[in-house]
Amino acid sequence: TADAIALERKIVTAVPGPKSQAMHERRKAAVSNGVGAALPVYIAAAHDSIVVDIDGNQFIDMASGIGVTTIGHTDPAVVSAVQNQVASFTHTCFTVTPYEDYVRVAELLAAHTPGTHAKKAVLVNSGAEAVENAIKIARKYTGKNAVGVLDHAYHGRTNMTMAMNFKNSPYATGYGSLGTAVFRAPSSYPYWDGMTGEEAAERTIWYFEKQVGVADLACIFAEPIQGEGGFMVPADGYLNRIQEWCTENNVVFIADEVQSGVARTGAYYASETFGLVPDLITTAKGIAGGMPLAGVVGRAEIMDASHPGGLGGTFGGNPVSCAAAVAVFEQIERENLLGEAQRVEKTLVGGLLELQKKYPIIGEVRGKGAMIAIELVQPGTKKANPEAVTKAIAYAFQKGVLLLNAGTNYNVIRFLPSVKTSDELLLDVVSVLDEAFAAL
Ligand code: PLZ
Repeated sequence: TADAIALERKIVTAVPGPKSQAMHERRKAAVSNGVGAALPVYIAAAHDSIVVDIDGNQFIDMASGIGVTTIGHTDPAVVSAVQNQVASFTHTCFTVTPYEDYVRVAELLAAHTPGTHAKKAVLVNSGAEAVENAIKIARKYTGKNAVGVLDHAYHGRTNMTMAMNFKNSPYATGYGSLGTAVFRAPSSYPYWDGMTGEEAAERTIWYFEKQVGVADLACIFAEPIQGEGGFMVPADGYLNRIQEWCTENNVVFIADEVQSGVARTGAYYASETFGLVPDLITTAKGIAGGMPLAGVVGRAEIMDASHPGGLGGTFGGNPVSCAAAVAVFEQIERENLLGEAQRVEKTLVGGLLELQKKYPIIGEVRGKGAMIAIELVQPGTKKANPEAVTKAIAYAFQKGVLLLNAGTNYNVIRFLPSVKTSDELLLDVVSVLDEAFAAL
């Protein structure tokens, strides 16, 4: 079984190996080209922070399926919760005949998101679907239409969220006209703009006031730490000022915590680390240990503005996913996983700052908890160096480390390990990057 996997990287064939190469040929004949393939090794099993491919190669997983297996692959408590639920019932549709675990997940979300006010939740299937629902909820509550988003944002691949991404190219290229009433403003990117939080917030607010005006603005979406955009940690006070302005103007402040939520940054939700109390939070990815589940949670009066039947869907809050989510929240408490995320930050950032001393190609090391990134530049400048990212990731892949890129300029390497990844494995990853940069 998966828990017998030795927690180490091990490369025994070419990467991708012969079995993965053959599988990839089958895939190319059957799966749409529109679906990307970052690292085409086909996975047979995974445990903790190690994934094993069908050729027997073992990789240290710094991707976690884009930040999903936050408490580790095949966590025993999640596995048994899923097994038990599958054997009881797999589906009834919560809006037809409900069940306890959906309610339990809503209670857990209310308990673990910032603020002591009354909160309610709705559960759906994906991060993008959570964002879509948050828009509906904010529009219904405010009676307003426009949606505010920030530079470098990523919110999904559905028809409305496509319009909210900073990068129309590639996410929306050729997919027709975009959802309307989306307005974008500059964000806070201290490494690039050198602005204080207050200055950056005034600029953001100016854009929304001049482009839209508060009479039409229903909501603003902000990722507390931007994900696909490159893990930018905004300057102190930036998000707080925007939240305050939203409150003054009947604009719903929505934290998109799809990537930063559920113990990822050393708090249940990253908003907490900035002292934010968002009106609504969107959550997905790490919430159910790899089972598909997402939700919107927030102020009861905003959530209840929607009429019965306005929210929902066939699979939303699937019982197996909900059972897994309950187990994830229990494990976070039982195994002090917020503390573990803080340990990951200490070890990884420590190692990466050492590398930065050796390699001026590393412009900045940033992030919180197990959401850490390095921005690669042309030494002595802040000019993007995406070629170095591509080469370093390809090198690491050959040595048994799975890494992802990020960044509007594709010049960021991001680390999204399980919070349980041992210091030994984290330092092993740093040593592989050391070799990769030496080889550049
Ligand atoms: N909001 C902040 O990070 C998903 C997907 C990247 P879904 N990001 C990773 C890719 O190439 O597909 C994401 C996110 C934030 C929303 C989403 C969308 O979540 O579960 O992928 O729909």
